[in-house]
Amino acid sequence: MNELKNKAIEILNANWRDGFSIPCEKLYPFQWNWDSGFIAIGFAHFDMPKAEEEISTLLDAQWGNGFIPHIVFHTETDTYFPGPDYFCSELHPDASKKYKTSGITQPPVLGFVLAEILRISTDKKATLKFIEGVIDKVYDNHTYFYTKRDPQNEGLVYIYHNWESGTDNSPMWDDIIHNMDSPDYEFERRDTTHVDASQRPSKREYDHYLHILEIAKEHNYSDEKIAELSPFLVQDPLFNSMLIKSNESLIELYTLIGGSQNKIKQLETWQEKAIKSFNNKLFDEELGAYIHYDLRNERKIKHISSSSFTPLFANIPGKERAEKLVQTLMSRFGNENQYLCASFDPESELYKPKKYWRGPVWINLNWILYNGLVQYGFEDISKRVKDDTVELIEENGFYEYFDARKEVSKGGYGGINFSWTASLLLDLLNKE
Ligand code: 2M8
Repeated sequence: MNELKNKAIEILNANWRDGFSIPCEKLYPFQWNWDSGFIAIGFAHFDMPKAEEEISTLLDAQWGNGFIPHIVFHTETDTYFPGPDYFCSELHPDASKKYKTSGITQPPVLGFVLAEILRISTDKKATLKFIEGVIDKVYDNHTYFYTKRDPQNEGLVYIYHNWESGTDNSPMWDDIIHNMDSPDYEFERRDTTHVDASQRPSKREYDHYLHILEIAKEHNYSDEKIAELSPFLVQDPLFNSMLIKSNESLIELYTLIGGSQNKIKQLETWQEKAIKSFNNKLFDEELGAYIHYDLRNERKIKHISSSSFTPLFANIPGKERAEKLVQTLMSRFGNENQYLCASFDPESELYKPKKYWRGPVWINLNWILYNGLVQYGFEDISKRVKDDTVELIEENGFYEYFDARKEVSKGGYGGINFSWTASLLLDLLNKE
């Protein structure tokens, strides 16, 4: 185990740049939002200053309206598409003046990341001091979500791009995307020069991804216009679970720091409403799982993915519903020939075991699932998630994603020496 831990530390140090980390060499040369959060958890175990700097740098790129972009373009490299010249974040009046960024966001993990680094810290006083200095920025980000991304005032926020979900080309988006009449754009992709094209989204899928961005850019990334016009408007259980978990952590942290009564009250109000709506709207009895909701077309998206189980992490289901959810997990994803947890329902005809977010195991989702299962007392299954995670990395290396089928001899794909794989493995190994 020590060898594995040392390798993880080596990877994190190698992917560290000046004040932030890249997800991995070549494929992802900038700072990504939720990657940074997960990476900070790993650094907290052996280098707290880097953990803190990772978070501070991301927050330094926050927009004036509280929005935190999904990519901060710290360098000029043109080895990634779409880059800063495509996104043109400066179209939005509140965009960062200091950094070029994207104009979309990612799952809001920072609230619970702050709580995690405090849990790991061996100098709680110093870490709490750091948290005190940045917590209001995370609160402002939550204010942005609840005031700008919840047009029907439900306590559930929408994402307007599949890249905002973090689960980029999940079959979840197929119907929405394939019903879009996107132009056939001319552009030069870079990802497929680094990784086998058969594992990445297709050219046509990229046309659709760009089409959604074109509409947003045409309206200078106005939230109101996006809510009115974007063909992609989805309430995602993963995204909302991250926000709800982060609300919970912000309440805990503000309480520890003292003061900020109004903020605590506001967070509690959001939290209560969010959990209620989440359970009423996003649970599908027939599937026995949480689902995504297509807000643009007002319909449920009836598929199960690893995102369907993330509400456990945010303490959203009651005990009985949690039992049902875990039954669904084990009956569809937990077959003994499969590692937990495939990113998409292995029983679906849309399942693709080697293709990016259409089936492979992702370590950040496993970490979320593991912690959720522990919280609800599912000891054996959480242990299996942890053991499967360690085995996948031990057998294959620190890849970006892994084939869930046990009979496959080489199962690691995408970027190698991947930061959140290293970081979250380190955290899992250091947990009881
Ligand atoms: C992947 O997404 C980027 C776009 O944001 C891409 O495919 O180019 C996703 O796995 C996303 O969740 C992740 O944050 C990012 C960097 O690791 O890569």
